[in-house]
Amino acid sequence: MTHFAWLVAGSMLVISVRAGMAQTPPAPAPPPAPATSPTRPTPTTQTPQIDCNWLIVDTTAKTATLQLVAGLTGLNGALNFNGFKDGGLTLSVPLNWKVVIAFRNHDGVLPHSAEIIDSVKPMPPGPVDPAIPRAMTVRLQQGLGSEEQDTVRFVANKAGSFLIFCGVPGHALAGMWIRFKVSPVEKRPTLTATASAAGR
Ligand SMILES: [Cu+2]
Repeated sequence: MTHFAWLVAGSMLVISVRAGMAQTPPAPAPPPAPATSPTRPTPTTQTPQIDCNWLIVDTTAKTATLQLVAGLTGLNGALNFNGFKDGGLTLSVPLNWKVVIAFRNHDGVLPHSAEIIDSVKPMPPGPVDPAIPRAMTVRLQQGLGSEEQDTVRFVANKAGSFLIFCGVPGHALAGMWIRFKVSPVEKRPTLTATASAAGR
């Protein structure tokens, strides 16, 4: 066979393979268009994902450690904790466990803080006394700047439903709060997505 014949045979093989592919059943529908698609704006109601590394549980020391990141995503103009707002994320810990909140502000623009407060209505416009002693970052009102960190340690010595709230004035009113529960019956800390309650 000449070199030319090999080329022709090779081309036919490619053609036949392609024809075979074309006869296979259609591929599944492609995933939704990326957020950058000009015709499909990013849905703001999309449920954020929980990262299993956010909560570290030490059952021996009875300590729950939460990585709490202010402005993790652009959701709500970055007025969110770990990408959740308006109570959409709940940290639950057993009564009398130790809690460590490793707070970091990932927002490149605005300062943020965090404290545990009672679940009150209406939402306070700025800092209030923490519901549990020492359950607050430094500079509640002023907030911590971009990539600043603070580690909060306290004992969850009061059962009930609380909020994790940004104390910078106006932020919690705009949705920058999630939930914190201290349970007398649960045996293990959990971090779960919960019903969002915008304008509760
Ligand atoms: Cu804030």
